[in-house]
Amino acid sequence: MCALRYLVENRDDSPLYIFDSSFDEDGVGQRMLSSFDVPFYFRDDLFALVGEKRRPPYRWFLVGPERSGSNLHIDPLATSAWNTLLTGVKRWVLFPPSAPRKEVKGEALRRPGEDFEAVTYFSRILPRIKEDEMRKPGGPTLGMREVMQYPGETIFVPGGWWHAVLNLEDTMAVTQNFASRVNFHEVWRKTRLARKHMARRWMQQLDVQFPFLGQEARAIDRADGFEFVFRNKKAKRAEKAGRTRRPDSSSSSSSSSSSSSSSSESSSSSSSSSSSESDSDAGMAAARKRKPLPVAANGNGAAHAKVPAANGAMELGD
Ligand SMILES: O=C(O)CCC(=O)C(=O)O
Ligand SMILES: [Fe+2]
Repeated sequence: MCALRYLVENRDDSPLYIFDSSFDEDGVGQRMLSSFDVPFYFRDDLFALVGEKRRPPYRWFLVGPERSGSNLHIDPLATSAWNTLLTGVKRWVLFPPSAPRKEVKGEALRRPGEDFEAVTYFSRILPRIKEDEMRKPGGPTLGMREVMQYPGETIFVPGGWWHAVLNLEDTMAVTQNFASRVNFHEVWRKTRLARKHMARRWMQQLDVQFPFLGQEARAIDRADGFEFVFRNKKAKRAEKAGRTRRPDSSSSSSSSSSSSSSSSESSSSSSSSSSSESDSDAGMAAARKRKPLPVAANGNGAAHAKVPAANGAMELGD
């Protein structure tokens, strides 16, 4: 496997990190899959209801050379995750959902020329965040958790939590994201916006298999004043044309300068306060949707299959 050769032979400052979501597609992957069970606590998997083809990518085999890592992010669609380390050592930092984005990203603490690699976050930014925490008059406020993970250990990342990882040695790990009865509310709110068609199908399946969850989804929608709006292609085109035209423009130029945020999924109305995805969340979600894997890139994330671009707000939609 060339990924493993790269793991051993590379000398890069910030090595490629491989997130393989299609590892189950060949015989070796199938054997790997059958060699482990999903840990007992994480067996709820409500996205399974929409079927293997429709659901977003959800499990990865990770090959992380020493010094590679995952930048600080929140996992997509408010899903939770488990991550089991097979070999090597991983250093984690986590912050609860209440921690302000700017502070945990250390935006004000970056110095000119500093890159957005995970290794830079851990070696330069994080120590400054800690110093700031220690200087706060009432004590630390960010709720930071630091964890070292060793082979055989599984870490649970609750939905909505910020987390970053640095591989201190060459590592191999398996990770899986999931929606459960516990995180259902938040996952539903994200999914109905970001994956509208999938959400509708999901609700249909919930109604059959977990009717109380189907009803809960409707109750959440009612409380938020949310309604699904599905437009046909013609209506979408008309809407897009309307949006591109300048309000006072009498010239009927048809060349669209841009309709920056038009997404085939963006037509829902909602008053939900939790409806907007953070950049990183959206970035991760979109990145994870991308097929096929394995894809690898360095930690600044531009082409990384699972790590968000530094500020990468990316469009979602199914
Ligand atoms: O690099 C890691 O092990 C963490 C991966 C991660 O956070 C993710 O897959 O969302
Ligand atoms: Fe993650």
